[in-house]
Amino acid sequence: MTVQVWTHCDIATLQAGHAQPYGLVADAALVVEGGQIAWVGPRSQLPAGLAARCTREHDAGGALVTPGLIDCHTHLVYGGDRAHEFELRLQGATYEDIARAGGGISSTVKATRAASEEELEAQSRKRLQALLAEGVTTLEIKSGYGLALAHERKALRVARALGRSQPVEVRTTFLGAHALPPEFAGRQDAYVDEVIRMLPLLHAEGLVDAVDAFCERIAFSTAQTERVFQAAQALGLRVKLHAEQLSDSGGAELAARYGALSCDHLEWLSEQGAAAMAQAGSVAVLLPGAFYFLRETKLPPVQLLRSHQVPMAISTDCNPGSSPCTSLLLMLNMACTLFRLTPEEALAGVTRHAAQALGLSDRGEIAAGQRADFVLWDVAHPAQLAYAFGANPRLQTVFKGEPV
Ligand code: DI6
Ligand code: FE
Repeated sequence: MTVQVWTHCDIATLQAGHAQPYGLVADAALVVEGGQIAWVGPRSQLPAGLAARCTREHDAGGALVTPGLIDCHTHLVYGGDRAHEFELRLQGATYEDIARAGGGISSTVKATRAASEEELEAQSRKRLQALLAEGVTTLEIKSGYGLALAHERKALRVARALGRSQPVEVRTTFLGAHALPPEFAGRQDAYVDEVIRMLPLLHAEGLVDAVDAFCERIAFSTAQTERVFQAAQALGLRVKLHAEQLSDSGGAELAARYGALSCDHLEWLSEQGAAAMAQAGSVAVLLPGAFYFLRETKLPPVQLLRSHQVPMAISTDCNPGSSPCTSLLLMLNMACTLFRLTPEEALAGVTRHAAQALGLSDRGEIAAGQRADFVLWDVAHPAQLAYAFGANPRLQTVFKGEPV
C-alpha cells in the first residue's frame, strides 16, 4: 500500500481540545495510508520508521491545510430557478406572502417534477461543482421538491448518482415534509400519511440516510412533524429539523426529544430550545445565506448557543428560494459578519461540527484514524478563509487520500 506524506505546510487540524487555536500545527507533516490519516504533527517529530515507509512525497509549497469542507444542509437537487420571486420580493412581497400565494417551494416542485432524471442531474451537477471548487468533500442533499414518491425517488437517485460521479461523499436526507403538494391542498394530515408511506419504500431502496421536516406556520406543525419522526425512528433513521426559522414553533425541543442530529436555521430559538438541544447533543446548523437573502433581522441566538455549549455548524442551505448560494467560503464570512461567530468557530462549523451534524465521526478533523479528506489553501493563516469574501484560495483537494 502506498504511504504518502505531505510536508512544507501548516495544518489547521481543527482537533477538539487542541492547545492551539484552530488546532494549528506549524511546519507539519501529514502521513496518509490507505485513504486514512496515519499520522499528523510537527515535521521534526515524524517517527523515522514511518518516514522510511513513505513512498510518495508531496511538497505542499507552504500551503495551509484544513480538513475537507463539509456542507451539512443543502437542497442542491432541484429544477428551475426563482429569480422572478426575487424580483417580486424586491418590489415588497415577503417570502411568506409568495409561499401563501402558491409560489415559493411549490413553483420549484413544479419545475422539479417536470425535469427528467438526466436534466435534474445536469442542472444539479453545476451547483455541486461550484461547491467542490471551494474544497467541499462531503455534502448533504435533501429531497423535498418532488413531494410524490416517483419525484422524491428521482431527486434522491440524482443525489446518489452525483456522489458516485464526483469526488465527494453525498449524504441524503428525505424531506418529504417540506411543503404541501397541490394535489393535497387542504389535506395536510393526509399528506403526512403519504410521507410516512413513502419513507420506508425509499429507505428500502437505499436512498435515505436521515429524515428532515420543515416545522413552521407555513409548513408542518409540531404534531405532524412528530408523526414523521416516529416513522423515522421505527426504521432506525436519525432525524433533523428545519426549526424556528420564521417563528418559534417549539420545533427544536421536539427534535431534541427524538435525539436529532441537528436543528437548523434557529433564528427564533428559545432558551428552553437551546437547553434541550444541549442535552440531546444536537448540533445547531446556522444558515447565514438564508438570513441574508430573505433580509431577516432576527439573529440566531449565538450567545445562548455558546452558553449552553451547543456545537454550531455553518452551511449554504443551497436552495432556489431562500439561499441560491453555492459558496461555503462566503458562508464562513457571513457567519462572522452577520452572526458574529469568530473565524475559528466558523471554520469548525464547516468541518468538525458539520461532520457531527451528519452523524459522521470519521471526518471533520485532521487526526490519525480520520478519513484523508483535506484541502491545501494559498493562505498564511486560517482566519483568512473567513476574512476574504469572493476569494477562492483553494490550491488542491485531497479526497480519501487521492489528490483530485
Ligand atoms: N427552509 C428554507 O430556507 C428552504 N426550505 C426550508 O424549509 C427554502 C426552500 C425554498 O424556498 O425553496
Ligand atoms: Fe433548508
